[in-house]
Amino acid sequence: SPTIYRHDYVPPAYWVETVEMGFDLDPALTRVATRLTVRRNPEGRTNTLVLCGESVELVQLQINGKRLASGDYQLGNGLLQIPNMPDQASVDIETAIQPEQNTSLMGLYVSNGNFFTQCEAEGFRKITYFPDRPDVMAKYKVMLRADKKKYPVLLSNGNLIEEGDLGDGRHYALWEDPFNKPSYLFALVAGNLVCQEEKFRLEDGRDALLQVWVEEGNLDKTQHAMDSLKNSIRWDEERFGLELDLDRFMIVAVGDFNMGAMENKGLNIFNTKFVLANPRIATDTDYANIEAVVGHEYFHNWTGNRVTCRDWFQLSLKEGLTVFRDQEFSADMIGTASGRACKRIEDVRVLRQAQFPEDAGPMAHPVRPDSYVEINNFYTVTVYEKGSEVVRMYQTLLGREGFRRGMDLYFARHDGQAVTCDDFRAAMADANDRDLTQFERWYSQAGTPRVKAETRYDSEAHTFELTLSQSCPPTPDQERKLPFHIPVAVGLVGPNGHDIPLHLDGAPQENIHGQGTIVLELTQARQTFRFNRVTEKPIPSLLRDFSAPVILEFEYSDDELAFLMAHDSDPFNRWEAGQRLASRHLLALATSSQGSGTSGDTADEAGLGQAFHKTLNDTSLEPAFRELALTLPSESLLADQLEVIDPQAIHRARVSLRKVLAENLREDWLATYHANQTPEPYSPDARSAGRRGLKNTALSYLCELDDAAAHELAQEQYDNAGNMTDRVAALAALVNSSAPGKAAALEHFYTEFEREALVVDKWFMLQGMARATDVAAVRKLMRHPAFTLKNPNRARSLIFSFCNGNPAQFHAPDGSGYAFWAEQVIALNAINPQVAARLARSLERWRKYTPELQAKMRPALEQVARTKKLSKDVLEIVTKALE
Ligand code: HT7
Ligand code: ZN
Repeated sequence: SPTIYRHDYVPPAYWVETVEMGFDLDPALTRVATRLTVRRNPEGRTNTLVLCGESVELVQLQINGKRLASGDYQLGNGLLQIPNMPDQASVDIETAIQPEQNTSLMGLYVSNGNFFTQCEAEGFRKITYFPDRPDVMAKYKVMLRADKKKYPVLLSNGNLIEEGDLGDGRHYALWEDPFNKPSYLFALVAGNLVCQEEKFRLEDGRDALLQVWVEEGNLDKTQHAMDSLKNSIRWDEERFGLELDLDRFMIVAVGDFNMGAMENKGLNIFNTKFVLANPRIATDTDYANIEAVVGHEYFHNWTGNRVTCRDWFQLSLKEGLTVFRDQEFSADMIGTASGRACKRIEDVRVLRQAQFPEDAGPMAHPVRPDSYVEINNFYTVTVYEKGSEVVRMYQTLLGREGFRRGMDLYFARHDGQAVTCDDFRAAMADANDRDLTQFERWYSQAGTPRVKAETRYDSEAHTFELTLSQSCPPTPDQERKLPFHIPVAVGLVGPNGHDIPLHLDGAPQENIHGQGTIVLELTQARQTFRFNRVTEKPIPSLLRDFSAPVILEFEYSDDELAFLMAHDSDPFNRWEAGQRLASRHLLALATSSQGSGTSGDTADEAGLGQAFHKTLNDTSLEPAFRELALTLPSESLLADQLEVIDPQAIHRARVSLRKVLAENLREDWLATYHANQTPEPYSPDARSAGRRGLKNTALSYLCELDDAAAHELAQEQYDNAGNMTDRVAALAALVNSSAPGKAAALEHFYTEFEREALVVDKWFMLQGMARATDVAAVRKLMRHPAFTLKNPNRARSLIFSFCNGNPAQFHAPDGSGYAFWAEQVIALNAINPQVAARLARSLERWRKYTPELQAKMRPALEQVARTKKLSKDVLEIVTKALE
């Protein structure tokens, strides 16, 4: 498969001005008639019209009403090329497609008897021949025709112009989108669906019609998505002055979907997982995720749709920016400072757990990649989450108002255009009269920078010097890195636990942000900053609020960390100090000579125990924050900090420390458990969710004791739970213990919820991740009648949760996990290459593991690599892993 390079970008030879499409929808064979008006691009280099097509049959082709003979064009390698085109032309294309046969879930496909499309990134070419690239933007008019009984609802982008009967049991709907858009934002939905709808008054006084479409029987699960949509619209008006530009905005839920959701203009299509919720079936996390994803897709309407990407290398232009916007939205919805901090902590946890390893592995790529084989493989945590951190750094450097000025200029300059990450950076720089040239390296250099801090306190001169040095390890294709422009937010914590007023040598005092925090700009390989008038030796609080996506190295003592954990005014760094302390202890335990992980240095444990005890009982801290502070770093996060990964040793260390903390703090956990019950009726608000989170963390620690009292507590919670959060937490606690009632509880759960696909996913996931679940148990679960590889949610719920979320069992020393992995990647490859490629990534960092495990991983990777008919999606992953 060819590699596509960013530097090879050439503008299209022809623009498309209008697209008229007629669909005769039939699951077995759908006919699509497309009329394009095209106009020559004066900056184009040829007079050949290049159209892309994949898995489509070309039935007919006409230029200006004249049918072309097969000699008049070239068809092959996924392209239809028509040479000697006039400067302006009308192009008629008729194609035939088979939606029912389409298991890739890209293009037009059938899910539970209804039609859906997914066109990003290159799915439109599976519907018709088209210049399927994001810089070709056109106006669309779409006629849908289908059987009226089976498909009473016919939806597409924009406004409904006309609808009616066709006789012969069929009907039609005509849709027109008033905005220019790239083909990846095209969508249609046809089927037997129902909707919740509301009229919503926009800030400019217009009324918009909001709809959430679902299958019949799910109307009791749409309110939260609707509320989230209204909150998103309001938030974008208030924070960024961005209005909904359509009279009608639709969300449709579908059970078979490759990703989370899709921002098609005016017709967002969502994985059911990110729409459907009521207290019986959805957890607090589900509620929060729905709010975030509804926000994310809505915010794309401006950052992605109104201003889109010139080419797919610029993907982070819309994704990084939109993730940043959804993160800020969720934080603002919580409202409190502590709530904002919790959101920040959760986002950074994802970054560290998923993006840092990506940046250190064979798939490492810059936020704006330089090349790809399959673009679907580049919808990554680097493009999304690191991309969001890059956008956040603009705000940290320029301030909220400066960032807003940059956004305003970006829209003023580029509304209706397809642009690049450089255009965004230029808007930020120009609106603020700043030179952001060096900042470009965040887009072009892969790898996670290290920032090393050293300090020197002069008790006589009352100066405190902070020396920061930066480096970045080599990544594939990038041996040497140049210094980044890094905002480092710093505070100095005095012996009384309060921030010391900051007097940075040579800086005007107004540069000090908030109380006692300053944003230093590290631009060189090594820089020293001096603070004056520091009368007592402080402890530095560095990289506050995680001001840059870097790894900070500073030699804190255990006592200093405990002090920061108790006193830092920056809640992020309070949490961070506890995590550092716990990681230090856990890593020592995991690499200790016994490797048994059963007992560590008791002095360390005492220090950690004391710090945990303090946090657990500090009721001035919000429960949500305490929950985060009391959760030990995950096994994968710990793994990432080791030179050589031994998953079993890490698992033993973490479980052993959890048991020690459970034992030593038993009474406190119990008291916390009882003190954080939430009243009925259930409410998903952040405060209530925080209380449930802390209570269920207490329950899970107590269940580490694996005694009758803990089993009873979990069983009682399971039996009496009034919401899914408490029910599934109790079930997980039971399943990971030796409680006598665990099999019965698992069975009860399945029977109770077997008609709720999203809850059945939870049932599989919980077992996929359970400590006792080995490969044999997963294979047995795969034989369950409810299991299928064809539905991505179901495949992820069991296979992915086992391969990614159960490291101690997946990495069984006999290599059985790897053989299983290879089998599943190969099976999925034949059904859905995108999902298969995601699973393939579970083994990409195989070189980090012990030599014994590596010896078992390599043959599994090689087996996949030599599979016949391997998709380019999977091939790219395994080739890069083996290189
Ligand atoms: N922009 C959307 C990307 C997406 C996608 C990409 C490839 C294959 C299937 C897909 N479904 C959605 C999602 C988003 O970032 O909002
Ligand atoms: Zn997105």
